[in-house]
Formats: sequence, C-alpha cells, structure tokens
Amino acid sequence: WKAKDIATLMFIIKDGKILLIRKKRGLGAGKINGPGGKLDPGETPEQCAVREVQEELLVTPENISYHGISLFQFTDGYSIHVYIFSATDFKGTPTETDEAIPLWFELDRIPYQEMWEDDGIWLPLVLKGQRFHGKYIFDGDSMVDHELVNLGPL
Ligand code: 6U4
Ligand code: NA
Ligand code: NA
Repeated sequence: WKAKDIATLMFIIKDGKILLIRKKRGLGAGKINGPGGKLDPGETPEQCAVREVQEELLVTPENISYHGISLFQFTDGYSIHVYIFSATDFKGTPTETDEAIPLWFELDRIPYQEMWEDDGIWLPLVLKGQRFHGKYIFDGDSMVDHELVNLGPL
C-alpha cells in the first residue's frame, strides 16, 4: 500500500503561448511541466492550483477553467489524482524560484519529449478548450497503458 496524493496542474495560455516550468524538485524534477503541486488540507483544487503557481512562478492566474481529472497509477502502488486547469490571463511577472524555472512556448512548439509521456495525449485537449478525464499507468518513468475520455468543450 502506498499513499494516494491529490494534486493540480495549471496551464496559463496567453497571446499564443503557454507558460510551462522546468521543475527543480519534487515528483518529475528535471522535466518540463505545468506549474502545480499537492493539495494542502482545507483547500479546493482551484485554490491549490492558484497557490502553487504563486509559489512556483510568483504570478497569479486569472480567468480559470477546469478541464478535468487525470489519475496516474504507478506499478509500485503509488497513485496521484491531478486536477487540471487552464487560465487565459495572469498578474505579475513569471520569475524563477527554488521550485521552478518559467518557460514560454509557442503552442505548436510544446516540448513534449521533455515532459511526462502522458502530456502529449491530453495537453492538446487543454489547448482546444476541451474537458476530459484519463487514467495512465506508469512503470517508473514509462507509461505502459492509458485510457482517455474526451468530454467535449468547456
Ligand atoms: P512538495 O515538495 O510535496 O511540496 P508539490 O509541489 O506540492 O511538492 P509535486 O510538485 O511533487 O508537489 O506535485 C506533483 C506534480 O506533478 C503535480 O503538479 C502533478 C504533476 N504530475 C505528476 N505526475 C504527472 C504526470 N504523469 N504528468 C503530468 N504531471 C504530473 O503532466
Ligand atoms: Na509545487
Ligand atoms: Na506543495
């Protein structure tokens, strides 16, 4: 038996670009991902997503949409449920912190080869304004199975 975590991801998409991070520590350190992290006691997923972007990049996302939930199940028993959000605006200036380096990418140049293997499957649905849910089985860093259900437009 291993812990089940609940976490969030927030993709700020503005002026044809997406704000990603090079993660410096935690699960997926070294990879490029959206900012996000684990739920603190008493907060909603959206509150967590906003707080994590504030902590990691010193910006506050605005005009937020909820896309859905993804379950990541690792073969060692660990699992993490991730609530996925996007935002079309933000306040502040993306800034490097102890946790993350901010990186902007054109929407047709997202560095999927430096991201978690599942991102290439569902991040295009975020860009298209779709809701979805999915389940992804990982053996270490390798995805061995997945199911994705597209739930239609936001
Ligand atoms: P701590 O050190 O616990 O405070 P925290 O930032 O709260 O760190 P972290 O970064 O370990 O937690 O949370 C895990 C992050 O990794 C969440 O944003 C979700 C994300 N994540 C985990 N598996 C993922 C996967 N397969 N694909 C993906 N993001 C994943 O795109
Ligand atoms: Na975090
Ligand atoms: Na955290």
